[in-house]
Amino acid sequence: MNISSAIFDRSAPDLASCPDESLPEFAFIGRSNVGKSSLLNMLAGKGVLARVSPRPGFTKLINFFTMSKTWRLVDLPGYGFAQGAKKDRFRFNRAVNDYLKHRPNLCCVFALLDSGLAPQPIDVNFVEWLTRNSIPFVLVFTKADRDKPETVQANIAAFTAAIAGWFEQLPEIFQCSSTTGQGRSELLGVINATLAAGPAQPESPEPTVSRPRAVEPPFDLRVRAGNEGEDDSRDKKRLKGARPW
Ligand SMILES: Nc1nc2c(ncn2[C@@H]2O[C@H](COP(=O)(O)OP(=O)(O)OP(=O)(O)O)[C@@H](O)[C@H]2O)c(=O)[nH]1
Ligand SMILES: [Mg+2]
Repeated sequence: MNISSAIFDRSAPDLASCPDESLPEFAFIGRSNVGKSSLLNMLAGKGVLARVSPRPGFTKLINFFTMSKTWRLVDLPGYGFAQGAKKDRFRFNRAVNDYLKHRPNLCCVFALLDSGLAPQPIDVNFVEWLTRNSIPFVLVFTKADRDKPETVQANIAAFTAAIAGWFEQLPEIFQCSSTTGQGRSELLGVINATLAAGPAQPESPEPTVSRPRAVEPPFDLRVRAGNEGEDDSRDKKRLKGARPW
């Protein structure tokens, strides 16, 4: 997949400040410091677009980048950084909560996990939240250059085992390194396939993006207090299969 141009659009502090919904979007989310901004830069392949830092909690706004004038990459602030935050509870601000739940042109979330770590409860809980909210996602294990391949494989297997019971069909899993470029073609392949499939039709029972299929009925996920992102009493249903782009 060729990316002819990559242009920073804007940083949005809330959903209302996001750009119009005309272009399909692919967003990066994960724990602070997991490598979201680095992966965005690696995928775009146009030098430093999103700013990277060894300091966790660096990205604080929703950052939009327009690729080839036709689709967007979206760099989201991470979770798990707020001072005093409980170790196993993810919490992100209202803007991220609103974006993930209510952005109709959000096609797929890249949920990033550190390939050097055994499954972290905070990440398992976040993936549970994504699943419960029917947000389409793939799992991306980052920094695969840093540890031995056996360690990376063992961590991926352990994470998969931790979530396997929730799904009839597991989410797609990728490993990547922003340092070596590993995983770039595979992730661009996900984007390409999604764009090629075009907008989902409202009458279509299947979403455009291969959505991890949760176990039914009912989807037996335990609701853990404090793991709801920003509390959203206005919770609305996502537009399923009716994306306007
Ligand atoms: N070895 C290695 N280091 C990486 C990789 N990706 C990111 N890093 C490093 O990890 C640190 C955090 O990277 P960022 O891309 O800023 O992480 P982030 O998830 O955007 O962080 P926040 O914006 O703070 O949430 C930086 O020091 C990067 O250089 C990778 O693939 N391999
Ligand atoms: Mg960042």
